[in-house]
Amino acid sequence: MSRKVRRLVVAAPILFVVLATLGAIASYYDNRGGPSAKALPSAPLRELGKAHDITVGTAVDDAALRNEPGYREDLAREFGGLTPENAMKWDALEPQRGSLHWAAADRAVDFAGKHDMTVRGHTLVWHAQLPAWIADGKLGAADLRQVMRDHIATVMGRYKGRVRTWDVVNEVVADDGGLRKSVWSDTLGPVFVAEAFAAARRSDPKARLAINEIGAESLGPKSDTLYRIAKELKARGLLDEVGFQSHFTLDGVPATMRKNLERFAALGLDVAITEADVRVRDPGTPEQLAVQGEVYADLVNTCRAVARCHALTVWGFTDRHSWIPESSPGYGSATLLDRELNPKPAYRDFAAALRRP
Ligand code: 9MR
Repeated sequence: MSRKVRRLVVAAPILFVVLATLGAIASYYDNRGGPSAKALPSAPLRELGKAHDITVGTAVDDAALRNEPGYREDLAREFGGLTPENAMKWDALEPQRGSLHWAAADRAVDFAGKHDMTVRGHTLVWHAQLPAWIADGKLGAADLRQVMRDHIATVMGRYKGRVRTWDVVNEVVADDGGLRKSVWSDTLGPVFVAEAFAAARRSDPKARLAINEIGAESLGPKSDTLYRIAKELKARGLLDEVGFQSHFTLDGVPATMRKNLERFAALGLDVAITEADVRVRDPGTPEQLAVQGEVYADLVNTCRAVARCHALTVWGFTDRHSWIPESSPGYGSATLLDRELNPKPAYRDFAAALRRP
């Protein structure tokens, strides 16, 4: 044996041990994030929804998607659709004018592609989560209009064919039924809404275009205004769907929600539940969690009762990742699974409502 070969024979096992150790460390770090997925007591929600032509979706948290294998597993198994919770918002995509950050949004869209899920793009034009260079209101009307059009074209262009439905504008109606004050309405006037939709239609003619609203689930001045806007956009061929966010409490699904959804559907529009959650005052008692389950079931039943309701998205599926504790101090437990990814009564009731013949 030459000296070279002998050295190799001695070095090979050492190299093997070193590589195996490195591999084990890497795999430990890859899998350390979060609890593991549990066997859930039901057929996956996405399969149960399919039977009624309802895509059951969820908002997706990018950090969890990156770091928590159990989260990824439940996400892929249970949901047929996803909405990036924050990754496609303007402040995330373009914090400084002209510098674009696609990684998180790409991650969500790629995950959906791999797991046969549809994507809801959220959201192109909104008053919140805007980068400072837009929010500070210093752009003039012509500049702001061009910035809006370019943004829509760039973002929709990147995900052409991969995002099924876009929330083109979000939360443009104020609670009193007026148009919400924002940098958009202040600088461009009410016409910015139709202009955004026209730009969206041009940017991806095959994508479905939605207007998404918060707190417009019941009949009343807010949903009346939304209805007028939707009717006009539909007449111009610019709108396909109306999204009702459905951030609820234990007070339940508003009594007039079904009637409200039906009037939009009667315009020839699809309706969707886009951000459902049901917050509970901490710490949630078993009685409260039981009522929460009933609210989720009612929501499923409401969507099932409206022929044009084909999508039901929850705003996060585990209490590990939910916007509620941050935004409503003293509240939490708003989702279907607990912090350890165990099913809550809400999960079982949601599934049961989908199973009901
Ligand atoms: O869930 C989102 C949370 O992580 C953000 O901090 C928050 C900032 O406004 O936005 C939350 O998502 C909102 C959604 O984009 C639009 N409808 C209301 C949702 C809850 O605020």
